[in-house]
Amino acid sequence: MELVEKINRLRKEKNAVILAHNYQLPEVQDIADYVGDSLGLSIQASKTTADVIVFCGVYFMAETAKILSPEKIVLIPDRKAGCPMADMITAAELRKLKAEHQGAKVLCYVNTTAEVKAECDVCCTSGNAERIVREAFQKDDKIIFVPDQYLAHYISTKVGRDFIFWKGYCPTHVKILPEDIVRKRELYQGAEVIVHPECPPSVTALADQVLSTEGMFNYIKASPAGEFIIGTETGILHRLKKENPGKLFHPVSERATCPNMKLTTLEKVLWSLEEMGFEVTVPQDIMNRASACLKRMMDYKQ
Ligand code: CIZ
Ligand code: SF4
Repeated sequence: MELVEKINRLRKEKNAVILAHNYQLPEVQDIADYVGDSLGLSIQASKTTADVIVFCGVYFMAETAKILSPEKIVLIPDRKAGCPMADMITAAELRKLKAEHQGAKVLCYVNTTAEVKAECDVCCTSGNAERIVREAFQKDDKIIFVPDQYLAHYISTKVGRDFIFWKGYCPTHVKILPEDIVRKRELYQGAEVIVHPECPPSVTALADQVLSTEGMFNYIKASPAGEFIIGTETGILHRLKKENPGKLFHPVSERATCPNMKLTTLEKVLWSLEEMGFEVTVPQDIMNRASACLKRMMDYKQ
């Protein structure tokens, strides 16, 4: 029997929902029930009546799904699919930073482990970070923002306030260089350049728009422009092309692929459903505190 047929049969039998992040391989996106960003997917999953969530993404995303749906079984097809940026700060390192800045409030990017979220006041995504900073804090609050120094820098310029930041970064987005934008603009004259806020300031400064992945979908759908140069993980081009058949898309850099996002294959999705592995669990105490951090963010999400 074909791989996809087997996946479909098991998905039904086990009452499972398959989620795929915007950066997943095209064939994985194509069999998913939902494709989107990490938070959007976790919210979708919490609203379904499925018993099992197969999260095709990286570990912190599956953990987020588990925290928002503790009663469901959450599986990740490859346990080693981690996020190097999320792993750049540990809970112990964050506790030390907090001790050095007594009284500071802590904001974390969703790209953090559950253990780190458990240490934070409020979470944010690249799509809602600006709004969270404006609404969740007082004017004179000192804010620690972890772990992405470039997202922190970008939001700092938007809101006009400084953060105590951590020097984390995404190894995939730093592969996107300013000279790539210059070259692609020459090649595709008139195309709009849209990049992700995980890119360094030298890159965001050259873009027409700086948007999260879901922000890119919304913007492009509404835009009258017909050609776009996209500065984020290249997996996003699949869904962009599929949902915008009349428009043209080019990556700023073909080198911006995340090896961890590409660890999930159809074979591993099938195996995951067959063996019910690997199950993602979060210890109860961490779960309670990380859940409070995520829910505080969601109070601001309309
Ligand atoms: O939260 C996500 O899914 C990530 C990592 C990026 C984005 O902009 O959607
Ligand atoms: Fe982490 Fe970057 Fe890969 Fe996203 S693209 S999972 S931030 S390493």
